[in-house]
Order: sequence, then C-alpha cells, then structure tokens
Amino acid sequence: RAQSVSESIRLNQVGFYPSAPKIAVVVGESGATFQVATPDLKTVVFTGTLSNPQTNPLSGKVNRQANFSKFIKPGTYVVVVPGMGHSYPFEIRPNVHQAVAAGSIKGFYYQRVSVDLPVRYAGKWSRPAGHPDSRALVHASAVSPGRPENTVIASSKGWYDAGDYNRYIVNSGITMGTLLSVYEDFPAYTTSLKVDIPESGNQLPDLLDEALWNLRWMLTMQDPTDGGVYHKLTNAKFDGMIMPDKATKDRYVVQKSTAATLDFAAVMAQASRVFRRNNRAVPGLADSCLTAAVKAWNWAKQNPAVLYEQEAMNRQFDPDVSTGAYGDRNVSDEWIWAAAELYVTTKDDAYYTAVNLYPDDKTPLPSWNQVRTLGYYTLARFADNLTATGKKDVPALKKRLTTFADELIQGTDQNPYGTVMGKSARDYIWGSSSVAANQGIALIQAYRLTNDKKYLAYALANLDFLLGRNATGYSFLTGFGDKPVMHPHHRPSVADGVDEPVPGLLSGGPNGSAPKQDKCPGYTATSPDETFLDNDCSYASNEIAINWNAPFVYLAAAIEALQPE
Ligand code: 9MR
Repeated sequence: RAQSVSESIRLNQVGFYPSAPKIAVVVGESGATFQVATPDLKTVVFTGTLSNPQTNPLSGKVNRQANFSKFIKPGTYVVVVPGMGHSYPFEIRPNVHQAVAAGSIKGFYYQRVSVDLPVRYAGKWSRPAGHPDSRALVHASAVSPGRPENTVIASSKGWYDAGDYNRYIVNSGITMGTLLSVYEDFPAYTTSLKVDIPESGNQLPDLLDEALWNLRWMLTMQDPTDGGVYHKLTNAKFDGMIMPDKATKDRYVVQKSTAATLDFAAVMAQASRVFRRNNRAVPGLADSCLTAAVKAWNWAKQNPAVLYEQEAMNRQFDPDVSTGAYGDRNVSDEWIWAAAELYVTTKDDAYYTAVNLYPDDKTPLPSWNQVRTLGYYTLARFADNLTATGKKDVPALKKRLTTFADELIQGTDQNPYGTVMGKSARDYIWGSSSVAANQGIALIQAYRLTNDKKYLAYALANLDFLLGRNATGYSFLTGFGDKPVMHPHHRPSVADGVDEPVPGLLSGGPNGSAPKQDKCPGYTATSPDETFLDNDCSYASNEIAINWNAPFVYLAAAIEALQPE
C-alpha cells in the first residue's frame, strides 16, 4: 500500500543545503529506521537510524530525530518512516533559501500604504491604494506651538504594521533597524538579492528601496516645531476586516513619546550611514536623516521619559484611541540604542558618554520594547572604526555577545526539536516567530565574531523551525513550504477574495497565552509549543507583523549569504 504524507514528520519544508545539517523530527511511536527517498517513493537514496526517543517536556509527546546530514546529493526528496508515512517533499540544493529571503522582503512591498499594488508586481494580490494619509489630523494629545489641534499634515507611505492598518513608530523602529542591519552586515549579498518591486533596477539594492518606502513615512512623523516624534499614525478604532481602500476613517498622529523619538533617532542615524554609502542614488538623504536624528535626540534630552500610556491619554483627550499601544514602560534601552547609532555614525564621543551603555551584564533578546542589544550589534559591527572611547569596551562587548549566544545554545539538546527556539516554554509568547528569528540573529552575530560554525548551524536550525520543524507542523511564512499558514489575521488576506494569503508574511506563531488573549474558538492544544490556530480570528497566534518579518528577512538572508558549501 502506498504510504501517504504523515503530519508527524516535521522538517524544513523548503529544504536543505547539500553540506549543512539536515534533521527531521518524528513525533510519536515508530520503528527505529527511516529513509530518504524520491517523491514517488520508488528509489531509496539513504537509510538511517532514528535517534533514541526523547520526551518533549512541554507536551509529553515522544519525539525522535532523523538525521540525514550525511546525504548531500541535490534533488527533491521525502523522508520516509516505515509504518508511519512520508514527509512533504523538500529540496536539497545550494541557495535553497534564496526564494524565502527575497519573498520575505517582498512581503513588505505588499504592506505598502498609500500606493496601488499593480498586477505586474502583486499578481493576484493586486489592490488599489489605501490610506493616502495626505490629510492626517494632529490629535489633541500631540499639539505643539507650530501645530495646534486638528492641523492637517501629510504623512503618506510606510508599511501597515501588521494585520491592522495603523503605523506605529516604535515598531517601525526595530523593523527598520533590523532590515538596515541586513545591508550593513551583508552588503554584497544584499545588493545581489532581487525582489521584483517597482524600483528594482535603480541604483539602490531592492532591500534599501523597500526600506526607503517606510523611511520616507517615518520622516513625516517628526514635528518640525520641536523635533519630537509622534508615537503613531492611527484610526481612533481598528478597522473591520476590509480592504485598505475601503478603510477611510479619520487618521490621527497622536502624542509624542520618548520611546518613539529615540527609536526614530536610532533608525535615522543608521539610515544616514547606509544611504551615505549610496549617496549618488539618493543625494542629500544621508544628511537629512542625520539632521532628523540629532533633532530627535535633542527632543528626548528635554523629554527623557515621556511614556505612551493610552488609557491616561484617553482620560485627557478626545477622541479616544483604542488601537495598538506599543506602550513601553522603560526607555533605558531606547536610550542605549539611539546613543550607539548616533555615536557610530558621528564618531562624537558625547553620544557614547551621554548614556550608561552597559548598565549591567545583560544582553536581552531584541523585541519592540527591548532594543538595547541592537545598539550592541552596531558597536560590534563597527568595532574597528570606533574612537578610543568606544574601543576600550570592545573586548568586553564581544565577549558579551558570544556569551549570549552560548547561553542560547545551552540546553538545546534537551529540546527534542533540536532548536534553540522552544528550549524554554517562555519562548512561546505573542509573536514567538520573532523570538526564533531574533535568536537566529544573535547566533549569526556570534558567528561573525568568532567564525565558529556551530553558531551558524544553530541559526539554521531556528530557520528550520520557522519553515516547519516545530510542534505545529506549519511553515509560518505564508506562501512557502507545503503546509504554510493559510488564514493569518491580516485584513487584505481575509478581504481580497483570493484563496491564498498574501505571500511572504510571517505568522506570529505559537503563543501559550493566545486562547485567553484573543478568545478565538477552536484552540485544542494543551502545551505552549502547540498553541497555535491557523484562523484569522487568532490574532494572538496568527497575525503577521513587520517586526516579525524583519528578523526573518535577516535570518534567511544571512543564512543564504553564509551558506555552508
Ligand atoms: O507585538 C505586540 C505584542 O508584543 C503585544 O503583546 C500585543 C498586545 O499588546 O501587541 C502586539 O502588537 C500588535 C499591535 O499592538 C497592533 N498591531 C498588531 C500587532 C501584532 O499583533
């Protein structure tokens, strides 16, 4: 009897590099052997022994690993577990993640605000422009001497944050920092990466063209009166599940915050470096970015801890705003990130010494509310070009980043999936996919500092996690893999009448608290690694967001740039 696809065999559904590690995870009872075979199952090309059974501490399920790293011949194959079935087909070849690297950048193109997406670039996901935002209103919380309440400002372009249609500077900040770092860490590879967007073929790498779409919007979010940056551009309330061009409610820029202003300063300082290297393509932009960064920094110095507290704001000002808050309560890390970026760009010691850059020995994993480590990555990236003031800390900084990576790796062997991601139940938070991707980035940073290939192998394992080697069996990147998520909480994907969701977008991923957060009916999982629902009502496990896509882009691009050959 022909064997069929078994959902219990979990692997990277896109594929593997010929000489890199190749692991599938087999969930449940099985015999001791496995095979790699052609998709028609007629030719067995490799026979191996499954690892000893290991109990998943989160779900209690028994897993075994099928390690076929020794099989290196390019082609399309399946993993067969006799009596159980076979995996989805996958490829073994060089450049096997090229398409996901380009596709996840293209995902940002589909998030573009204020512009038509024509068939030429968007295919069946073509749609008319939404949210021109040429007439956004200054909310009562955001007035300044130059801009009284209801002043009309133009604030077009940018990317929709996520499944909703608002734009938040804090989240744009980490997203841009991550994408610009892809370019700074891998300039040659990034320049070679073709994405097929309207600007393709101009003098800028496609990734920078895409980032520029959002940078232009960010620049409009700075109040020229004082240099402060609005926290977000938003509706008062979330839109329904409608297409962008049908969503025409009033839009507001609301309250300036220190977090938004410092994130903006960091991004503009980094953008200034990046576009200085491309000055001929965008004359003057590097200078404008640096001017904006310094103005923002100076506003923050005058306003060092203005938090965004939505409820308090709503008690004071009308109309009430109930969209995403990104309400960070601690801005010490935003200070560190902005100081590091401004210091590296200007070489002015005053930025380095303005802030206690190393307040403790922690290296927190980056997330929208924790950006300290982005500053460390930047200082390490430019370690050879710092002034003496910064240089004296470089050895300790490098040690810190490699120690961080070592801590991530520690205990991974106890995780039956063999990934850094998920070795702790705490990884399964809202947007856990970005935890996996950001862990991957931390490992890549350690690889760049040490050339030790083990870091690269663990980073690749987290990419495997995101593309199918996980306890849900899904590939979390829409449009890629044999079992990708199909119903993300993403308004265009729900409302466009196209069966497939918009491609190249990273689902948030398993989140132990999702059932009580989004109350979407249908969760059955009892362990956090399985708590995921491919349903558009599951916004706490299956939304998409730019700050999750960006580290995916970094990880996929870095792995492609460094692929083992
Ligand atoms: O990513 C954010 C997550 O860390 C928070 O727990 C969650 C609830 O506040 O909000 C997430 O961000 C959402 C934002 O507020 C609005 N746009 C969609 C974002 C992704 O769900």
